[in-house]
Amino acid sequence: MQFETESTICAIATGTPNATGSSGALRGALRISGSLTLEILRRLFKDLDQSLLESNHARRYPGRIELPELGCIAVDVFYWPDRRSYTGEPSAELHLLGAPILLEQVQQRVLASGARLARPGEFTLRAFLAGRMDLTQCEAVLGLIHAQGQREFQVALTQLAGGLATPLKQIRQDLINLLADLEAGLDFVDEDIAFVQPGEVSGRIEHAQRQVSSLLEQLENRQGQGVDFQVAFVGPTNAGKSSLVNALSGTEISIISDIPGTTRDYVRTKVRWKGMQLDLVDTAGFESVLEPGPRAIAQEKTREILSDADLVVLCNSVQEQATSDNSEFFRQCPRLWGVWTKCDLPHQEQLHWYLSIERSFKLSVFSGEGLEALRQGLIQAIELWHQQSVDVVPMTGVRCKASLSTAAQSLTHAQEALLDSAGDEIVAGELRLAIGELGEVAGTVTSNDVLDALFSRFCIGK
Ligand SMILES: Nc1nc2c(ncn2[C@@H]2O[C@H](COP(=O)(O)OP(=O)(O)OP(=O)(O)O)[C@@H](O)[C@H]2O)c(=O)[nH]1
Ligand SMILES: [Mg+2]
Repeated sequence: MQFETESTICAIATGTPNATGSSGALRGALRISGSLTLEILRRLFKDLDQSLLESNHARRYPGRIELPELGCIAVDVFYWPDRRSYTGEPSAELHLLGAPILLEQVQQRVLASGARLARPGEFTLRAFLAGRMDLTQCEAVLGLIHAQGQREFQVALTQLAGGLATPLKQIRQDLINLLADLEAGLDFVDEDIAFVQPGEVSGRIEHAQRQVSSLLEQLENRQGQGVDFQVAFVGPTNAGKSSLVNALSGTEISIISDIPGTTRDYVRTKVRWKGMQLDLVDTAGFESVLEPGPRAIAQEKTREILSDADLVVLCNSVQEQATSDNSEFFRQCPRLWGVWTKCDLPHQEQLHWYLSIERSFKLSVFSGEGLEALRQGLIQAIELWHQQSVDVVPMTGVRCKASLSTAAQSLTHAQEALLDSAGDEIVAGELRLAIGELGEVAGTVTSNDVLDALFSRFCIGK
C-alpha cells in the first residue's frame, strides 16, 4: 500500500452489497475526503448556498442532484471543512436512498469531478496519518466493523475511546521523562552533575515494570485472543450433566440416557447471554477405569477440560450422596461451583458437599426449578471476568503482547545494568528500546509493514 494522501478519495460507505453484504439498505452514504472536497461539492450541487459551504463549521445541506435517466434525486450533504472530520481533512458525506444504482451513479459523478476511488481502509489510514487516531483505535474501528454481537462491539467501542492507549501512553511518557533526566546527566558527566539519583532511576523503572507486567497479565487473559468464557460441567456418571447443558443451551446437542457413561467425548456448545458469548462443555462422567482404552481416554479428557475451564460446575444428583472420591480432579480448577440435580425427585433436606464449593445451586431440568438462578449466576461470573481485564480486539491483543514483552525485557536489562553499575549510557539505551516498543503499540513509531497488514483488512469506504 502506498501512503499517498494528496488526492481526494471517495467510496460508498454503506448500502451496497459490497459494503454490507446485503442487497442494499434503506439509506446509503458516499464518503469523500481530501482537499478537493469543496470543489467537488460545488460541481455536483449547483444549487448549494456558497456562503454556507464556505463556513468554518460542519454543516448539513439538503441538496439535489440530476442523474442521467433517473432524474433529480434528493441528497443530504454533510460537510466538514477542517480537521474536525473523521480523516482530519476536508470531508463530506452524501446521504441518499440506499439503492445501489443510485449510489453508483452518484459515485461516478464524484469520480468524474476529480476524486479517485478509495482503497480498503484508506479513510481510517488518513485519520491515523493525520494524528486523529492511534493504531489501537484504528484496530478498534476494524473490530467494530467485524463485531459479532454486543460484547465484541462493546470491547471495540471501549478501545476506540482510548481504553488501552491511555495507560500505555502514560507509561511511555514516564519513561521518556526518565530518559530525558538521564541524558541531561550524560551531557554534564564531566561536571559530575546528576539530574537523577541511581536509587530514583531504579524506582521509576520498577514502577514502569509493574505497569507493563500488569497490562501484559491482563492481555494474557484469553479474552485478548478472542476465546470465550469456558464453563465445564463435571460429576459422576448419570448425574444429569448432559441434560443440564442441553437445557441451558436450548439444544439437544448431548445424548441423554439413564445408562451411566453415556457421554464419552466432551461436547462443547456456544451460547450467547446478554450479548456475551460463552462455552458450555459437557464431559464424560467420573468413573474409575483400570484398563487402557476409550473410557480411560475420556477420563483424561475430562481432567484436561477441568483444568482449562474458567469455571467448573460439579453436578451431583440429590439422590446420590456426594463423595470426596475425585477430589484430586479439582486441584487444578480455578473456580468450583456445585449443582444438586434432579431436585424434583425425593431427597434429604440436608445435602452436603465434601469439596470446598464457591456457590451451590439446586435444580431440576424436568421441573425447571433453579435453572434460571444458575443462568443468572453464570452471567454475573462472566460479567466480572470481563471487567477484570483490559479487553481489546484480538488483533491489538496479539500485536500489543509482542511489544509489551520486548519492552518488559528492556526494562529488566535496564535494572540489571543499574545493579552492575554498567553506566547510564547502557540504561538509557535500554529505556530507548522500551519507549520504542511502547510507541509501536499506539503507532507513534510504526513500520509500513504494520500499517499494510492492518489497513488491508478493512473494507472499502472505511
Ligand atoms: N428426574 C429427573 N431426571 C433427570 C433430570 N436430569 C436428568 N435426568 C435423567 O437422568 C439420566 C441421566 O441424565 P444425563 O443427562 O444423560 O446424565 P449425565 O450426567 O450426562 O450422564 P453421563 O453422560 O453418563 O455421565 C437421564 O435418564 C435423564 O433423563 C432431572 O432434573 N430430573
Ligand atoms: Mg452425559
